[in-house]
Amino acid sequence: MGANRGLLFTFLCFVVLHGWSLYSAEAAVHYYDFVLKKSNFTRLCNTKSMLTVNDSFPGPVIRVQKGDVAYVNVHNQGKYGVTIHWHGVKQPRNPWYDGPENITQCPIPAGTNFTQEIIFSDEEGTLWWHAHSEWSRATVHGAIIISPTDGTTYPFAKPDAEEVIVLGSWYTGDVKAIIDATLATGASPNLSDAYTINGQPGDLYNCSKDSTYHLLVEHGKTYLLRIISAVMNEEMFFGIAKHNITVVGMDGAYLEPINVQYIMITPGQTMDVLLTANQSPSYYYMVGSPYADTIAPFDKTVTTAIVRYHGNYGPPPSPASPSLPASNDTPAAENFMRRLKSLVSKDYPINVPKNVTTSLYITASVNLIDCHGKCAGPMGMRLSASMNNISFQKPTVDILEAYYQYVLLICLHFLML
Ligand SMILES: [Cu+2]
Repeated sequence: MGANRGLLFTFLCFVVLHGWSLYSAEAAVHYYDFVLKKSNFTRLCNTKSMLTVNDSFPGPVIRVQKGDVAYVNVHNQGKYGVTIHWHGVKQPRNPWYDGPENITQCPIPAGTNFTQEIIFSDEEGTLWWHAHSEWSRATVHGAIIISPTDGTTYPFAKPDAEEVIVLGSWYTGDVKAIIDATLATGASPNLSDAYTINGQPGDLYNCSKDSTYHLLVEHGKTYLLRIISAVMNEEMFFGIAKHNITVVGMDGAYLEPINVQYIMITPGQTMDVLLTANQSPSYYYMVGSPYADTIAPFDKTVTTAIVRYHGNYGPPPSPASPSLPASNDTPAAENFMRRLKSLVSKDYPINVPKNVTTSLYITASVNLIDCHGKCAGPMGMRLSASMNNISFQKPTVDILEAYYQYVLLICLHFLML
């Protein structure tokens, strides 16, 4: 009896400690190498050295099919420890590689490499990955594309082609220096100097016209745009001149399709939209402009890219612009958000728990800590984010590992019985 019980607990401990492989035998396995290092980029007439993956901004795309597994070997050739987060990947029973620094894992130390295991389950559509240490995500991010498995397809007509559109924030200064100064003084961080579409600020900024991103389209074809907001702080309106778009997915899941003139996308969100090239061949602006329902300062600039039709025609003197809502147009933002609904069908069931047993009340806010006039935030105080009025002090070990050690102790305790 005792021996059997010991064996059972050994087995249970193995399951608890090592996780249980949920993925099926058919899941394909993908391998990526991410080399994290500083290299030079020039925007807005200025060159700076910044941290990226594989020298690209935005970074490389991870492509999988639903239910696959990816191994990403991160080689940290930077100066500081960094974690990478797989935003929106549920990773069932595999929380050890989720990324938030000192919460699910320790940062990958500078000069070392570490292989992260990413287990995909029911996600389908677009997600993204980004660094999760202070503000490193500003320059260290990229798309995750999750295609339908073999033998299945999209819940809409197969698009003729697809393109990733990453919205980002550009700081002329070094982002680490900006957040370090913020943490040291308690002031609000510097605003970004530009927004970007696929790494480029676009025609409306200094020294940017020659590098504006162009999306080439053919008349009559439909394109799946996988839009990701890697913007640091502001919510964004986004639209394309003279073209409605159809939103079909969000955050790695499908939606009831909605046809809109603009979307409103928040930092961290992804949206899959269909664009049909049905206008006369020309150049059309796609535009990202901020939406802010706050009195706090925000970057009020506007980023552009160009939807350019194939064909023989003279480019217009200036591409047509979409009329996006004003930056304080909260009804416009709400009108869009209210229309977002999950696609619920036999093939795409949504299992929302209907029996709610516990209600939690959570307040997320940015508070002011009194430091007797010595800080550089509003009224000489320090800005500090909180949940339910409790701020977070970074621990020396990661919280999940601490939890893990506790589980280990319980297991050893059982084995000794
Ligand atoms: Cu994230």
